[in-house]
Amino acid sequence: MEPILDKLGEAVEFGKVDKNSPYPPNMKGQDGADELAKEALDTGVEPSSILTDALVPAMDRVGQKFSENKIFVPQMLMSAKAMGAAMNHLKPFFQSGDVKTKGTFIIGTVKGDLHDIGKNLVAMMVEGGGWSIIDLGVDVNEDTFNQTVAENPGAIVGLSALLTTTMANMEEIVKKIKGAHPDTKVIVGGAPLNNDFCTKIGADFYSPDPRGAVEYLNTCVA
Ligand code: B1M
Repeated sequence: MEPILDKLGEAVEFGKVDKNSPYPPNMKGQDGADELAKEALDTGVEPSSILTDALVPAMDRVGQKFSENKIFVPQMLMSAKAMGAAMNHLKPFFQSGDVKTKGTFIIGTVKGDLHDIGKNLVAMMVEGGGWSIIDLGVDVNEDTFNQTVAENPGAIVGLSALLTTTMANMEEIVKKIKGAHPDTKVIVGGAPLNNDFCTKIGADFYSPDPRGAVEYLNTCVA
């Protein structure tokens, strides 16, 4: 792997946002995720490689350490911030898709859940795949999803959840949408989900990653 990707992964893992950031103290004065992501792109590393070889594994290490009580929420937040700084540089590459005419994709992280990095990635890649995006943000309830579907007939909905507690809220949201708009397709995703859960709550498709969501959406317009 490119050495720059190792350094970038470390910056995200330890929450070093940019060079001026005083956190973490032992990395003071060093380049952060902001500078390193830009440098990686400038030296020709593929955006997809930056994402899959550096950023996502770094967040996995963060999750692992959190599970083992080696770090706590503030450190996890700094890592999320560093990941966000790197993603800002990748965004234009993931969004430079075809002309946006395939339809509208409404996406949000479900109520009770504040995790938005995966949801943002899905939104970026779907937008890059030629869809208009309505991003409802995080902690979105069934009424907001339902109202947005009513305002955008024919739109497809994407629900994201990262917590085992909040994935349970998806069922209520799917029921509300399908009750009022039975033809609306709903895609679900997020680390704790699987196909069985998708079927159980009456959603149309489960995707473990953004690519699967894009591929499914393309079958809806084929
Ligand atoms: Co939280 N957190 N967190 N957290 N956090 C997890 C999810 C956790 C697994 C960590 C752990 O214990 N190992 C754990 C959940 C345990 C569980 O429920 N089983 C956890 C916990 C417990 C919590 C809190 C409860 C901690 C606390 O307060 N005690 C709290 C909950 C707050 C809340 O939401 N109400 C909390 C808070 C936070 C922060 C705010 C500090 C921060 C989020 C910041 C932010 O998002 N802006 C945070 C972070 C960063 C994480 C970890 C470390 C990283 C998540 C992430 O961004 N991953 C995470 C551990 C982990 O995942 N390894 C963890 C990278 C991202 C690219 O992946 O989001 O999975 P992911 O998205 C993927 C796929 O899932 C998929 O595509 C994406 C790209 O491949 N995907 C979709 C996602 N949505 C999709 C939708 C689709 C299709 C695919 O279609 C619609």
